[in-house]
Amino acid sequence: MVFLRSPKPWQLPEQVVTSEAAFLSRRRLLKGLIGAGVAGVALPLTGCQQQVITDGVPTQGTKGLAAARNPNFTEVDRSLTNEQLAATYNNFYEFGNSKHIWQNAQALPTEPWKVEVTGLVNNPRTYDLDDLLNTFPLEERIYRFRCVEAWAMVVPWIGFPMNAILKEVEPTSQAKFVRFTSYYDPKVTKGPTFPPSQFLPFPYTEGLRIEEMANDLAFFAVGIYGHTLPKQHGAPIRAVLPWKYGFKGAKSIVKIEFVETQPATFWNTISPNEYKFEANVEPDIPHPRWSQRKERLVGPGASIYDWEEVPTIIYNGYGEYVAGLYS
Ligand SMILES: Nc1nc2c(c(=O)[nH]1)N[C@H]1C(S)=C(S)[C@@H](COP(=O)(O)O)O[C@H]1N2
Ligand SMILES: [Mo]
Repeated sequence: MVFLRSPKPWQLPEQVVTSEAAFLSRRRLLKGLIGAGVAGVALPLTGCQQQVITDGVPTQGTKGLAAARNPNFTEVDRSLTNEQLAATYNNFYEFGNSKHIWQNAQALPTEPWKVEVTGLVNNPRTYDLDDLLNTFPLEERIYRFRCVEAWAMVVPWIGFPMNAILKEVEPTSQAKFVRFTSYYDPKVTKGPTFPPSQFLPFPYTEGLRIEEMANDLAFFAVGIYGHTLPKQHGAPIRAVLPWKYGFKGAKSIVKIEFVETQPATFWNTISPNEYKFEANVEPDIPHPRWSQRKERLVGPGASIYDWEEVPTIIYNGYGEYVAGLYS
Protein backbone atom coordinates (compact mmCIF):
# COMPACT_ATOMS: atom_id res chain seq x y z
CA MET A 1 0.00 0.00 0.00
CA VAL A 2 1.13 3.53 -0.69
CA PHE A 3 0.08 6.53 1.35
CA LEU A 4 -0.05 9.85 -0.42
CA ARG A 5 0.09 12.68 2.00
CA SER A 6 -0.23 16.38 1.51
CA PRO A 7 1.08 17.76 4.76
CA LYS A 8 0.43 21.32 5.79
CA PRO A 9 3.41 23.62 5.37
CA TRP A 10 4.16 23.61 9.09
CA GLN A 11 4.33 19.84 8.98
CA LEU A 12 6.97 19.70 6.29
CA PRO A 13 10.23 18.70 7.89
CA GLU A 14 12.18 20.32 5.09
CA GLN A 15 10.66 23.67 6.02
CA VAL A 16 10.53 23.39 9.77
CA VAL A 17 13.99 22.16 9.86
CA THR A 18 16.74 24.21 8.83
CA SER A 19 18.80 21.50 7.41
CA GLU A 20 22.47 20.91 6.99
CA ALA A 21 21.66 21.04 3.26
CA ALA A 22 20.11 24.49 3.43
CA PHE A 23 23.46 26.04 4.12
CA LEU A 24 24.93 24.41 1.06
CA SER A 25 22.35 25.60 -1.38
CA ARG A 26 22.39 29.10 0.01
CA ARG A 27 25.93 30.13 0.46
CA ARG A 28 28.94 27.99 -0.11
CA LEU A 29 27.65 26.46 -3.28
CA LEU A 30 26.60 29.70 -4.84
CA LYS A 31 30.01 31.02 -4.04
CA GLY A 32 31.55 27.87 -5.49
CA LEU A 33 29.55 28.13 -8.66
CA ILE A 34 30.25 31.80 -9.07
CA GLY A 35 33.89 31.08 -8.41
CA ALA A 36 33.72 28.45 -11.14
CA GLY A 37 32.34 31.01 -13.54
CA VAL A 38 28.73 29.82 -13.54
CA ALA A 39 26.27 32.68 -13.21
CA GLY A 40 22.55 32.86 -12.58
CA VAL A 41 22.03 29.35 -11.31
CA ALA A 42 18.48 28.74 -10.13
CA LEU A 43 18.23 27.10 -6.71
CA PRO A 44 15.80 24.22 -6.41
CA LEU A 45 12.83 24.67 -4.08
CA THR A 46 13.14 22.44 -1.06
CA GLY A 47 9.52 22.22 0.07
CA CYS A 48 7.81 19.24 -1.51
CA GLN A 49 4.06 19.12 -1.97
CA GLN A 50 3.66 15.42 -1.57
CA GLN A 51 5.43 12.67 0.26
CA VAL A 52 5.20 9.03 -0.78
CA ILE A 53 5.63 6.53 2.00
CA THR A 54 5.56 2.87 1.07
CA ASP A 55 5.02 0.34 3.81
CA GLY A 56 7.45 -2.42 2.75
CA VAL A 57 10.32 -2.39 5.25
CA PRO A 58 13.32 -1.22 3.22
CA THR A 59 15.83 -3.62 4.71
CA GLN A 60 16.53 -5.86 1.75
CA GLY A 61 19.86 -7.66 1.78
CA THR A 62 20.19 -7.63 5.57
CA LYS A 63 20.90 -10.75 7.64
CA GLY A 64 19.77 -11.55 11.16
CA LEU A 65 22.37 -10.83 13.86
CA ALA A 66 22.27 -12.42 17.30
CA ALA A 67 23.49 -10.15 20.07
CA ALA A 68 22.77 -9.93 23.78
CA ARG A 69 21.41 -6.59 24.92
CA ASN A 70 23.88 -4.69 27.05
CA PRO A 71 22.08 -4.31 30.42
CA ASN A 72 23.30 -0.71 30.76
CA PHE A 73 21.53 0.32 27.58
CA THR A 74 18.23 -1.49 27.57
CA GLU A 75 15.90 1.46 27.50
CA VAL A 76 15.68 5.22 27.57
CA ASP A 77 13.02 7.73 28.57
CA ARG A 78 11.20 7.53 25.25
CA SER A 79 9.96 4.82 22.95
CA LEU A 80 11.88 3.12 20.21
CA THR A 81 11.56 4.69 16.78
CA ASN A 82 9.58 2.70 14.27
CA GLU A 83 12.10 0.70 12.23
CA GLN A 84 10.61 1.61 8.90
CA LEU A 85 10.68 5.31 9.69
CA ALA A 86 14.31 5.13 10.73
CA ALA A 87 15.14 3.28 7.51
CA THR A 88 13.41 5.80 5.24
CA TYR A 89 14.40 9.11 6.86
CA ASN A 90 18.17 9.33 6.56
CA ASN A 91 21.09 11.65 6.01
CA PHE A 92 23.64 10.21 3.59
CA TYR A 93 24.91 12.95 1.30
CA GLU A 94 26.84 10.51 -0.86
CA PHE A 95 23.41 9.53 -2.19
CA GLY A 96 21.67 12.91 -2.21
CA ASN A 97 20.74 15.73 0.11
CA SER A 98 17.13 14.81 0.86
CA LYS A 99 16.01 12.52 3.68
CA HIS A 100 14.64 10.10 1.11
CA ILE A 101 17.78 8.47 -0.24
CA TRP A 102 17.24 4.91 0.92
CA GLN A 103 16.59 3.62 -2.58
CA ASN A 104 19.62 5.44 -4.04
CA ALA A 105 21.76 3.99 -1.27
CA GLN A 106 21.06 0.44 -2.46
CA ALA A 107 23.81 1.11 -5.07
CA LEU A 108 26.45 0.91 -2.32
CA PRO A 109 28.58 -2.23 -2.87
CA THR A 110 29.24 -3.77 0.56
CA GLU A 111 30.76 -7.12 -0.40
CA PRO A 112 33.67 -7.47 -0.32
CA TRP A 113 34.43 -4.77 2.26
CA LYS A 114 37.65 -3.79 3.96
CA VAL A 115 38.34 -1.43 6.83
CA GLU A 116 41.95 -0.35 7.07
CA VAL A 117 43.16 0.65 10.55
CA THR A 118 46.32 2.61 10.09
CA GLY A 119 48.46 5.58 11.14
CA LEU A 120 50.04 5.93 14.57
CA VAL A 121 49.44 2.39 15.87
CA ASN A 122 51.63 -0.51 16.92
CA ASN A 123 49.51 -3.15 15.17
CA PRO A 124 47.97 -1.85 11.94
CA ARG A 125 45.15 -4.13 10.75
CA THR A 126 42.72 -4.60 7.93
CA TYR A 127 39.35 -6.13 8.76
CA ASP A 128 37.06 -7.70 6.18
CA LEU A 129 33.32 -8.08 6.63
CA ASP A 130 33.67 -11.47 8.27
CA ASP A 131 36.22 -10.11 10.76
CA LEU A 132 33.92 -7.23 11.64
CA LEU A 133 31.04 -9.56 12.42
CA ASN A 134 33.09 -12.21 14.25
CA THR A 135 36.18 -10.73 15.92
CA PHE A 136 34.49 -8.81 18.72
CA PRO A 137 31.53 -9.95 20.82
CA LEU A 138 28.46 -8.20 19.44
CA GLU A 139 26.01 -6.52 21.76
CA GLU A 140 22.79 -4.59 21.35
CA ARG A 141 22.42 -1.08 22.74
CA ILE A 142 19.40 1.16 22.69
CA TYR A 143 20.64 4.70 22.23
CA ARG A 144 19.07 8.11 21.83
CA PHE A 145 20.04 9.60 18.50
CA ARG A 146 20.05 13.36 17.93
CA CYS A 147 20.70 15.10 14.61
CA VAL A 148 22.03 18.65 14.66
CA GLU A 149 18.93 19.53 12.59
CA ALA A 150 16.88 18.98 15.80
CA TRP A 151 15.11 15.75 14.94
CA ALA A 152 15.73 12.73 17.14
CA MET A 153 15.15 9.00 17.25
CA VAL A 154 15.75 6.04 19.58
CA VAL A 155 17.55 3.20 17.86
CA PRO A 156 18.63 -0.36 18.83
CA TRP A 157 22.13 -0.73 17.40
CA ILE A 158 24.15 -3.94 17.26
CA GLY A 159 27.92 -3.70 17.29
CA PHE A 160 30.91 -3.40 19.57
CA PRO A 161 32.59 -0.65 21.59
CA MET A 162 35.26 1.31 19.71
CA ASN A 163 37.52 0.51 22.62
CA ALA A 164 37.78 -3.09 21.35
CA ILE A 165 39.62 -1.87 18.25
CA LEU A 166 41.81 0.45 20.31
CA LYS A 167 42.96 -2.55 22.34
CA GLU A 168 43.84 -4.54 19.22
CA VAL A 169 45.74 -1.91 17.28
CA GLU A 170 47.33 -0.02 20.22
CA PRO A 171 47.68 3.62 19.19
CA THR A 172 51.13 5.01 20.00
CA SER A 173 51.58 7.82 22.52
CA GLN A 174 51.87 10.23 19.59
CA ALA A 175 48.31 9.50 18.48
CA LYS A 176 45.91 12.16 19.79
CA PHE A 177 43.00 11.91 17.33
CA VAL A 178 41.26 9.37 15.14
CA ARG A 179 39.85 10.00 11.71
CA PHE A 180 37.10 7.94 10.05
CA THR A 181 36.73 7.94 6.27
CA SER A 182 33.55 6.81 4.52
CA TYR A 183 33.31 4.92 1.24
CA TYR A 184 33.53 7.17 -1.77
CA ASP A 185 33.51 6.38 -5.45
CA PRO A 186 32.04 9.15 -7.58
CA LYS A 187 30.67 6.56 -10.01
CA VAL A 188 28.57 5.06 -7.18
CA THR A 189 28.19 7.75 -4.53
CA LYS A 190 27.00 10.39 -6.93
CA GLY A 191 26.17 12.91 -4.23
CA PRO A 192 23.43 15.51 -4.48
CA THR A 193 22.38 16.62 -7.96
CA PHE A 194 22.53 20.10 -6.52
CA PRO A 195 24.95 21.12 -5.16
CA PRO A 196 27.23 19.02 -7.33
CA SER A 197 29.64 16.76 -5.46
CA GLN A 198 32.75 18.48 -6.68
CA PHE A 199 31.90 21.39 -4.37
CA LEU A 200 31.71 19.13 -1.33
CA PRO A 201 34.74 17.82 0.58
CA PHE A 202 34.16 14.13 -0.18
CA PRO A 203 35.06 11.56 0.94
CA TYR A 204 33.01 12.13 4.11
CA THR A 205 35.33 12.18 7.10
CA GLU A 206 34.79 12.56 10.82
CA GLY A 207 37.01 12.46 13.88
CA LEU A 208 37.36 12.23 17.64
CA ARG A 209 39.93 12.73 20.32
CA ILE A 210 41.38 9.38 21.39
CA GLU A 211 39.87 9.77 24.89
CA GLU A 212 36.44 10.17 23.30
CA MET A 213 36.96 7.06 21.21
CA ALA A 214 37.97 5.12 24.34
CA ASN A 215 34.78 6.13 26.16
CA ASP A 216 32.44 3.23 26.81
CA LEU A 217 29.62 4.85 24.80
CA ALA A 218 31.59 5.14 21.55
CA PHE A 219 30.33 2.35 19.35
CA PHE A 220 30.79 0.78 15.94
CA ALA A 221 27.46 -0.47 14.66
CA VAL A 222 27.28 -3.37 12.23
CA GLY A 223 23.56 -3.93 12.79
CA ILE A 224 20.27 -2.33 13.75
CA TYR A 225 16.84 -3.72 14.77
CA GLY A 226 18.18 -7.28 14.99
CA HIS A 227 19.88 -7.52 11.59
CA THR A 228 22.88 -6.22 9.67
CA LEU A 229 22.75 -2.54 8.70
CA PRO A 230 20.70 -1.66 5.65
CA LYS A 231 22.80 0.34 3.23
CA GLN A 232 21.05 3.64 3.94
CA HIS A 233 22.11 3.39 7.62
CA GLY A 234 25.78 3.06 6.63
CA ALA A 235 26.41 -0.62 5.94
CA PRO A 236 28.44 -2.53 6.76
CA ILE A 237 29.95 -0.48 9.63
CA ARG A 238 29.34 3.02 10.93
CA ALA A 239 30.20 5.07 14.00
CA VAL A 240 27.60 5.81 16.70
CA LEU A 241 28.34 8.51 19.29
CA PRO A 242 25.09 9.11 21.14
CA TRP A 243 26.22 12.17 23.14
CA LYS A 244 27.19 14.03 19.96
CA TYR A 245 25.18 15.26 17.00
CA GLY A 246 24.45 12.60 14.40
CA PHE A 247 26.86 13.95 11.80
CA LYS A 248 29.82 12.72 13.90
CA GLY A 249 28.73 9.13 13.19
CA ALA A 250 30.42 8.44 9.84
CA LYS A 251 28.71 5.77 7.76
CA SER A 252 30.17 2.98 5.62
CA ILE A 253 33.66 3.36 7.08
CA VAL A 254 36.64 2.18 4.98
CA LYS A 255 39.48 3.72 6.96
CA ILE A 256 40.27 4.40 10.62
CA GLU A 257 43.40 6.46 10.96
CA PHE A 258 45.28 7.52 14.09
CA VAL A 259 46.85 10.95 13.80
CA GLU A 260 48.63 13.56 15.85
CA THR A 261 46.56 16.66 15.11
CA GLN A 262 42.84 17.37 14.81
CA PRO A 263 41.76 16.15 11.37
CA ALA A 264 39.68 18.09 8.88
CA THR A 265 36.13 16.73 8.74
CA PHE A 266 33.29 17.02 6.21
CA TRP A 267 30.79 19.37 7.86
CA ASN A 268 33.39 21.29 9.81
CA THR A 269 35.18 22.04 6.53
CA ILE A 270 31.95 23.21 4.88
CA SER A 271 30.90 25.45 7.76
CA PRO A 272 33.10 25.53 10.87
CA ASN A 273 30.79 27.95 12.74
CA GLU A 274 27.79 25.70 12.39
CA TYR A 275 29.33 22.23 12.74
CA LYS A 276 31.96 22.17 15.44
CA PHE A 277 34.50 19.39 15.62
CA GLU A 278 33.37 18.54 19.16
CA ALA A 279 29.64 18.68 18.34
CA ASN A 280 28.32 17.55 21.72
CA VAL A 281 24.55 17.77 22.21
CA GLU A 282 24.20 20.99 24.23
CA PRO A 283 20.78 22.62 24.57
CA ASP A 284 22.23 26.00 25.60
CA ILE A 285 24.47 26.38 22.59
CA PRO A 286 22.28 27.31 19.63
CA HIS A 287 23.16 26.44 16.09
CA PRO A 288 23.65 29.85 14.37
CA ARG A 289 20.42 29.29 12.44
CA TRP A 290 18.18 27.66 15.08
CA SER A 291 17.83 26.89 18.78
CA GLN A 292 18.92 23.51 20.14
CA ARG A 293 16.72 23.67 23.25
CA LYS A 294 14.10 21.33 21.85
CA GLU A 295 14.05 18.39 19.51
CA ARG A 296 11.39 16.59 17.51
CA LEU A 297 11.01 12.85 17.96
CA VAL A 298 10.41 11.03 14.71
CA GLY A 299 7.41 8.79 15.39
CA PRO A 300 6.35 6.71 17.28
CA GLY A 301 3.25 6.96 15.11
CA ALA A 302 2.88 5.69 11.60
CA SER A 303 4.31 8.66 9.77
CA ILE A 304 7.18 11.11 9.93
CA TYR A 305 4.63 13.88 10.43
CA ASP A 306 3.81 12.67 13.94
CA TRP A 307 6.44 14.81 15.57
CA GLU A 308 6.54 15.09 19.33
CA GLU A 309 8.58 17.97 20.69
CA VAL A 310 10.69 17.37 23.81
CA PRO A 311 13.46 19.30 25.57
CA THR A 312 17.03 18.57 24.49
CA ILE A 313 19.12 17.03 27.28
CA ILE A 314 22.76 17.94 27.87
CA TYR A 315 25.04 15.33 26.25
CA ASN A 316 21.80 13.80 24.97
CA GLY A 317 21.26 12.31 28.43
CA TYR A 318 24.67 10.63 28.69
CA GLY A 319 26.40 13.05 31.06
CA GLU A 320 27.19 10.35 33.62
CA TYR A 321 29.40 8.69 31.00
CA VAL A 322 30.97 11.63 29.21
CA ALA A 323 30.83 14.82 31.30
CA GLY A 324 34.30 14.02 32.65
CA LEU A 325 35.75 14.31 29.14
CA TYR A 326 34.86 17.99 29.04
CA SER A 327 35.54 19.31 32.52
N1 LIG B 1 29.23 9.04 5.20
C1 LIG B 1 28.24 9.73 5.78
N2 LIG B 1 27.98 9.54 7.08
C2 LIG B 1 26.98 10.23 7.68
C3 LIG B 1 26.24 11.21 6.97
C4 LIG B 1 26.54 11.39 5.59
O1 LIG B 1 25.93 12.23 4.90
N3 LIG B 1 27.54 10.64 5.03
N4 LIG B 1 25.26 11.94 7.61
C5 LIG B 1 25.38 12.05 9.07
C6 LIG B 1 24.21 12.65 9.70
S1 LIG B 1 24.04 14.33 9.49
C7 LIG B 1 23.34 11.95 10.46
S2 LIG B 1 22.09 12.71 11.33
C8 LIG B 1 23.43 10.47 10.53
C9 LIG B 1 22.11 9.85 10.07
O2 LIG B 1 22.12 8.46 10.28
P1 LIG B 1 20.87 7.57 9.87
O3 LIG B 1 20.49 7.96 8.47
O4 LIG B 1 21.33 6.15 9.96
O5 LIG B 1 19.78 7.87 10.86
O6 LIG B 1 24.47 9.92 9.73
C10 LIG B 1 25.67 10.70 9.73
N5 LIG B 1 26.71 9.99 9.00
MO1 LIG C 1 22.55 15.04 11.08
